[in-house]
Amino acid sequence: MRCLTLCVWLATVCCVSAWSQRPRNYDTHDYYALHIHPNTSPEQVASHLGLEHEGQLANIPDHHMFRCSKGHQDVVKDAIKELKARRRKRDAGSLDWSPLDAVLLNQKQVLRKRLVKRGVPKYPGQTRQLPPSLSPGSTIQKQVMTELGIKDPIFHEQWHLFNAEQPGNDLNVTGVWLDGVTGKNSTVCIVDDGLDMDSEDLRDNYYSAGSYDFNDKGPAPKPRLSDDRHGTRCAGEVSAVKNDACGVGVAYESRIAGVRILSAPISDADEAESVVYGYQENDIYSCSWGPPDDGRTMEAPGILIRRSMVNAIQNGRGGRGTIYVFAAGNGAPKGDNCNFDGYTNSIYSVTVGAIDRENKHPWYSESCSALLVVTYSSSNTDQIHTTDVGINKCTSGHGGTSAAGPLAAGVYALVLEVRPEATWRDIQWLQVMTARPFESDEPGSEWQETTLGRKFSHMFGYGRIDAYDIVEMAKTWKLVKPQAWYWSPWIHVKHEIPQGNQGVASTFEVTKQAMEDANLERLEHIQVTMNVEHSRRGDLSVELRSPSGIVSHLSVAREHDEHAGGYTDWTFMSVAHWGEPGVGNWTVVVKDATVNENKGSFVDWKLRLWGEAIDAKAQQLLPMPEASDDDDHDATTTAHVTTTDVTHPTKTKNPGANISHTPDRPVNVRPSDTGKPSSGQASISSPASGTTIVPIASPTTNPTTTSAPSSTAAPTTSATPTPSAAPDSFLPSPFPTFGVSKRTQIWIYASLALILIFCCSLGLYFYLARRRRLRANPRDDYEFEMLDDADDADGGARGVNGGLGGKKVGKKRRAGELYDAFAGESEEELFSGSEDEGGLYRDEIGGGSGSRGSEERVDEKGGR
Ligand SMILES: *[C@@H]1O[C@H](CO)[C@@H](O)[C@H](O)[C@H]1NC(C)=O
Ligand SMILES: *[C@@H]1O[C@H](CO)[C@@H](O)[C@H](O)[C@H]1NC(C)=O
Ligand SMILES: *[C@@H]1O[C@H](CO)[C@@H](O)[C@H](O)[C@H]1NC(C)=O
Ligand SMILES: CC(=O)N[C@H]1CO[C@H](CO)[C@@H](O)[C@@H]1O
Repeated sequence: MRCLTLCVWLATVCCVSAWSQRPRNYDTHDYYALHIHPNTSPEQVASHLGLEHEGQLANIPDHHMFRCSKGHQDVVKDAIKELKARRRKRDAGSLDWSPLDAVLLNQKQVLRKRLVKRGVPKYPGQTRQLPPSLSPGSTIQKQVMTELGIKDPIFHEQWHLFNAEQPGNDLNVTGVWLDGVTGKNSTVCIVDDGLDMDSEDLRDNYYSAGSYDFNDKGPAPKPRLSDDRHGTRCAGEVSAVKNDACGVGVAYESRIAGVRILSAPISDADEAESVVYGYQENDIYSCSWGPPDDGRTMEAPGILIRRSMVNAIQNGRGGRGTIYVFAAGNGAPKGDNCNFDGYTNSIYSVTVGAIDRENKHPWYSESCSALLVVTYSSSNTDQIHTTDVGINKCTSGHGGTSAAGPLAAGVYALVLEVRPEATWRDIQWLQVMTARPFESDEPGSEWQETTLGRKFSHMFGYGRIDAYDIVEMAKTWKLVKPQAWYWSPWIHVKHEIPQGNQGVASTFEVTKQAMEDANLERLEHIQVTMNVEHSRRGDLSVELRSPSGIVSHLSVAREHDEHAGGYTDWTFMSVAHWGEPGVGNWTVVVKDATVNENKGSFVDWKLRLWGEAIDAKAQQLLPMPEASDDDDHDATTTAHVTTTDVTHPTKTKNPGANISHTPDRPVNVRPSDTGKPSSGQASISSPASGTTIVPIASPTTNPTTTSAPSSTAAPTTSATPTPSAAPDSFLPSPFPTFGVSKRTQIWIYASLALILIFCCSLGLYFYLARRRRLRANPRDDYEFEMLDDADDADGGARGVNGGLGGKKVGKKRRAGELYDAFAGESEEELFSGSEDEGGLYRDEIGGGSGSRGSEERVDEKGGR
């Protein structure tokens, strides 16, 4: 009997700790992802709410999944609301500690289809046929094939691996293979619409332990829908086996896993698990998808997904950090830019754009300051030839940035074979140091020389990938020290944005001392989080100028972006400042080049510098990201702020030109200024600094800065001694000032806090006493607690509804229901169009004129 109990207990523990413990069924159940204070057990919360604890979420500390039978309401949100209401009314017992106080974040899971594959875009013009490359090109190619024993029938067509027609325009990978490096012991995971593990070209490299189907719930991510071809094609590019089927992958002896998420709507919790599935064995995650590239979407992964990725960066791959590769996006014809996509502009992802076999920019590939590198893909001349779904099927019609990302992933598999201990940041460093710039006369492709002596272009990142160079450099690369960071306070600007030829500039000075205090030696990624109010988001553009004079175009005007809300706590990213020292003045310029009735103002911004630590031993790990950035908006601005207008060009092609050419960079010249960043004062730039500058925005007109910093700080600091578990959960905010002096306010709040603490202690004492009594009883103590709660009308209804469960609710939930008050996060838009976008994609793949021809050729080949 005892043994049986032990077995049951063990089984439960194992069940709970495993991932995707049981397939989730959203038809019959509701799922809640909760972040719980570590001093409270998930079981306590579950029993209080009448939920079933399913297990930890994606291995993120203190994050758990709960479920109950399907119902209409958000039981957690309702319970918290009700508790708050009772506390406001000071109902009997409502000041007792409740397990709900330990709930730091609640997210009821909603199935959504918002991610779009970045497959072959339809070419708007005439396609141009390059001479077919079917004949064994050069004698070198023949030699390589003989030496390596490559007999794959379409290897001649795989110009991205060896380009016989345009020598040099390829990955330069054959030399790596000849050195015996083929991706052995590296694992790439394709997060996509499935992976045909039965394909003869993938079977031998398929890694089933790292694979899962999150759409149809099961261990094998087999493609099931007619358009589930994308993932298999990407997998072939990485890891197609050297045999007599189709071609070979870049890392043809690597392991290849598949995680299927794009074939059906998916919840944030499932997505959070999908991007870390098997993250000790899967080294590299290749993601050729994202929010729609329609030139009007601005969307970032939800907080659970972001936390999951940070967890993988810190703990994945034995602590060296999971490597994420994201396709930049195909939205260039719609004026899209990869800084409007929170996946591609994450510091944790390598963002990969496309070039074609003539080293030209294909019309679809997006530019942005977060773009790290480019590599080969389709254009109007040729596409990518790779494996397709089927036993022995190939395609000659793969493309888009979707096809570029996996090639990069394959190259990193080669790098990891020679340097398995390289961290996620070493991969990015190696890429920055070895990517090859190339000639281009395309507007917008201008190269800037960086302080590292590398060249950066918003269209091509640091250039095209050279597999040989990156593998060679990796062999002797000195690993970087841990990541350190410096975050500025919120810098309040509150200034109207002039239209046309001017912009609002705001400067923040980073001192040498600040860098040293932050243990930050040299820079890697830069982020700017900002708030801009505007009645037409697409009119805005933003640039960032570093102390070294490097310009990042953080944002560009987007013709189709009609959104009336400007930027709300949006974080832009740049890799253009890689290797800079960082000390000095950083200037953000916000512009609205379109003269029309749509206007706005630049509210505030926050600079985040990331890079390499000075002292590795002193460096801490980054805490998990907060659900919302705006928590500390009202924190005292210790920044040194100037608000000036500068001229800027109307042309969007090279928005920085006129500013950079202004001879003495007037925004930085402020002769009479001696203020230190910590002085807490804002100052106005002197008009003497240049004729193009008109100092406006006297900061004293700004309500946030008029009040002396110390007085705004007072209520905030005196408010902090609230109970630690969930500080916002029951105290009404904002705190009234009672129109009395600061000292009196502190006194009042302190007394209130003391009374509160006393009451809480008393409540806790009684609660614990009662629990001790209850614990003596077996199992049904929880039932008792539930009934106890049912005294209150809503609580009772909740309990009953929990029991009614079986009733199926087919309706889709509104996205707004996703986040609760605790999360404080709001969705940009409802993205009701995203499913249509998916449909569009399918049309393109199935019947798009650009790819149809090649699809037919595929079928012929399939017959072989
Ligand atoms: C390609 O790799 C070879 C070594 O195999 C190297 O000598 C060459 O410089 C690399 N680059 C180009 C552009 O061919
Ligand atoms: C392959 O990787 C595993 C774990 O990552 C490691 O223990 C093993 O030594 C590696 N094998 C080779 C041949 O490098
Ligand atoms: C930054 O700008 C301020 C004001 O123009 C100036 O006083 C300061 O010297 C600048 N700092 C650096 C490092 O250039
Ligand atoms: C677009 C724009 O304003 N261009 C100006 C840049 O600066 C040059 C010379 O300073 C002007 O001639 C251009 O008109």
